[in-house]
Amino acid sequence: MSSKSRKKVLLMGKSGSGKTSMRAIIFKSQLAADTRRLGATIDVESSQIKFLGGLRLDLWDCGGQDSFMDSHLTAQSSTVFRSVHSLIYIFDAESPELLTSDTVYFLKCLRALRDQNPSSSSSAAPAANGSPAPTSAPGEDGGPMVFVLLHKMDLVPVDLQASKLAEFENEVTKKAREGGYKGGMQFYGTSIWNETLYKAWSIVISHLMPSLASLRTHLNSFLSLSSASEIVLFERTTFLVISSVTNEDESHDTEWDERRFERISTMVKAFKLGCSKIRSPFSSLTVSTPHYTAVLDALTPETYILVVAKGAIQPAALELNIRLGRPHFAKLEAIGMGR
Ligand SMILES: Nc1nc2c(ncn2[C@@H]2O[C@H](COP(=O)(O)OP(=O)(O)OP(=O)(O)O)[C@@H](O)[C@H]2O)c(=O)[nH]1
Ligand SMILES: [Mg+2]
Repeated sequence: MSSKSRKKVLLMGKSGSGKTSMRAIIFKSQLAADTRRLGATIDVESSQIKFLGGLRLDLWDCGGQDSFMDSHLTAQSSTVFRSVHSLIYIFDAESPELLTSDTVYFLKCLRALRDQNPSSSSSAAPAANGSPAPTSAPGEDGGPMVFVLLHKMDLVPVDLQASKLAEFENEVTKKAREGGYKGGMQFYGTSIWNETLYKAWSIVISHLMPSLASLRTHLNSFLSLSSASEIVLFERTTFLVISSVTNEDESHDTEWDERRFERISTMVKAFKLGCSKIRSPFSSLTVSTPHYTAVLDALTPETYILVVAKGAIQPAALELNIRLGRPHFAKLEAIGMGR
């Protein structure tokens, strides 16, 4: 398998920040409530996840207790940090050491990333005048992408969440720049108790996918051929959103919930779990109202498609379109989603 289709992703952060919980919910379809029973991760737990288009994710869940962190950063540094595609660093939003020792560990990880992947521009020195260097998008410079998740946001009062995230982002970015890290970072607030987890992970996964632009072109053709209002593509096991297209005329419709995709991911995953508990495997879902019709169905061996059309359209018409589109998308998937 080529290194292009195999991507190593590190999941790091201090003990109890919620790394294994995220992994269990997204990749093992566990319920959020069941994560309370998880024990601390010993050393590193790595898992291989097969994604569409032949993409293989090597996910390294690195135990966050101080002794393990110290070992990841010293004796095991080259094993852990070499050839990393993305680092997902989890901070516990309610940790009293958020901007002290938690951030210090994060900065050490950035340094280890730089040392073990010296070709990336993250190795560049800080700006000569001491001011923070400009941010580039993660991975744009060819270096590893860094995603920073301020997690357990459900524990922060709702009216303080946005300001807490903004303040945290400013402070951590400033410290990273002062430490000489020039690569990009993306910050998200997340919680296992709502759809923010799916939002952040969908973005992470879309960065790992080889050619989303080309896939969107195909989805756009499908959208106009089927006269739909919106089409969303989900990865089959995780139900993360891979791509979506919306009819230009309706894309500014303010009635549409901005977080609808992640909400669908969360709901369908819970519904699928419910189905499997009564041994009735989930296959497809149709919602028909006077205002819209929506059909969610398998598209290829590794994806589900959601087609939404305005008005009371016969679901059979949408189902037929999906059936007709299947061979084309199956071919695309076989050759790597239009890479
Ligand atoms: N309130 C809240 N609790 C969470 C959230 N995510 C995880 N937890 C809880 O945090 C606890 C620790 O989670 P883990 O996933 O085991 O933490 P970890 O980062 O893997 O810890 P180590 O393996 O020791 O590095 C569990 O009891 C989870 O239920 C969240 O978004 N909100
Ligand atoms: Mg763990």
